[in-house]
Amino acid sequence: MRQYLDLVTDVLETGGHKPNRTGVDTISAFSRHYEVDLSEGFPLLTTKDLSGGRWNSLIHEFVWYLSGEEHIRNLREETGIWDAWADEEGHLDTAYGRFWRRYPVPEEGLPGESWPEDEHRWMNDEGTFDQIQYVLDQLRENPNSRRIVVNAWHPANAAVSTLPPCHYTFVLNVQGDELNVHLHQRSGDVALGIPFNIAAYSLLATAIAQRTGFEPGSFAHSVVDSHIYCGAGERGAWYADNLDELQSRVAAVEDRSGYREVREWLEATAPPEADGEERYDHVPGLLEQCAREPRERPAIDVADVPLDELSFDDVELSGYDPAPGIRFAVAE
Ligand code: U5P
Repeated sequence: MRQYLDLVTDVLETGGHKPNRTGVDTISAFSRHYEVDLSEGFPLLTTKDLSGGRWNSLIHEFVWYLSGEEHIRNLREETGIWDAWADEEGHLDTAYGRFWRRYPVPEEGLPGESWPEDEHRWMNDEGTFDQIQYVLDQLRENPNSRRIVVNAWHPANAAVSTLPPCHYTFVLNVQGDELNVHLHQRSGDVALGIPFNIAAYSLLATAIAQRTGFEPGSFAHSVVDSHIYCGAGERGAWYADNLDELQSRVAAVEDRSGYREVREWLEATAPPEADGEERYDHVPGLLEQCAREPRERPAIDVADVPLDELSFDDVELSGYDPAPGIRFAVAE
């Protein structure tokens, strides 16, 4: 997908060196935005292989978000991606699905107390608010609304959470017969996180469009801190002093194969990554990826069942023919 490769080269060319809480430095850029037309196929990247275990994890995570479960006791049977953030009982303080389906409402009540009786249909028995049911109903009954927002950010939760939501708000917007999704993300790991964030919300757009009688339109993505991890210790620090040189080399690339030449220069010039810290530097892998031509997009098929009943087997990817995988290590 061209937009993704443009994001990679944009952050490489214009970002600044930025240390952060992980100890693995980044090249970081402020406020990036792009849009992807979903009618051109499902935007799972083809410049590296994302199928297999990681794709399966994405579907399990997606189904778990929609379930609204505040624990991972079922999810962890299928994937370990959230294990590090949960306690032994499976509780975690990161609250995507929980807030999607059960956003806390203070006991003293909100202005919603004065809603007409039939609008209490979005309140769960426990006194929380089901944002997903609300947007489904709005899209069916009031599709021109500009207020169809789902918010996973709760300030009091975010202040203490071990991992406050990265993708924290999305807005659904109807134009003609198309349903568009706009995602706000506060922090995006360009190599590892963003490809899956694009896929997950494009899947969400597809599933919601199908349930509400629209065609999937565009996925739009605004990322506040878009960053490329560039290594720990000496390797990460090297970028602070050599970013100008890297950036002029990336900017001077004329055709895709030129990115491989930048990679060769980088590997010959930068200090090697320390033992045990290999592949925390994502720059070489991303330069390799930029050297690859995007292929035709795959297709996605989602069973037409209520979103809370969706299961792993209801999502089917077809026609996916990616280039080989590229390994990146996760900075935690
Ligand atoms: N991250 C993503 N997408 C996600 C979840 C996490 O890219 O869906 C990345 C963030 O970009 C960041 C890290 O690199 O995980 C979370 O760290 P922080 O932004 O909370 O410090």
